[in-house]
Amino acid sequence: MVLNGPNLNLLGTREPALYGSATLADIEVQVRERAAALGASVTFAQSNHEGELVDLVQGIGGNAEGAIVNLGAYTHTSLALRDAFLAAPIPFVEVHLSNLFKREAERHHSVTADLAVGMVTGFGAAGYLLALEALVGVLRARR
Ligand code: CA2
Repeated sequence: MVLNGPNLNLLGTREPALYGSATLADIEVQVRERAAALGASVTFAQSNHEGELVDLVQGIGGNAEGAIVNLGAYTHTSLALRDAFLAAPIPFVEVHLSNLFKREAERHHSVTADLAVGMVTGFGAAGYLLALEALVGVLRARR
């Protein structure tokens, strides 16, 4: 599952210098193509609502073997989402389009990064493809 949080539905509409010009739909097409090439299948979800994201994470184990996650600004603030991932039974890779460590100090901390297999930050939309490659590798190594 590829899970995106608040405001990521606006990708491609403004702030291209920071987040690139690809829309979330463009990213979905690219990830689906790469997943097919890797013999994997993906589902996508995006929500602007913290509780809805918590619900999605609570249900993730029944719907996916692994996840690629960009929680947007909730990355830096949401203990509710951290708690949901603590209970989630699947590995996930955290993705950020921008390099968090080149940005304001408030964005340097992620409440979920230590729970993730790893993090990809600063490679724009390509980060989702890098995360997919990594996640498929991790899942196959566990089989
Ligand atoms: O770099 C990332 O992927 C972020 O998760 C993006 C979040 C930001 O709050 C995080 O600190 C880092 C913001 C997503 C907002 O995306 C927009 C895209 C276009 C226009 C407006 C917002």
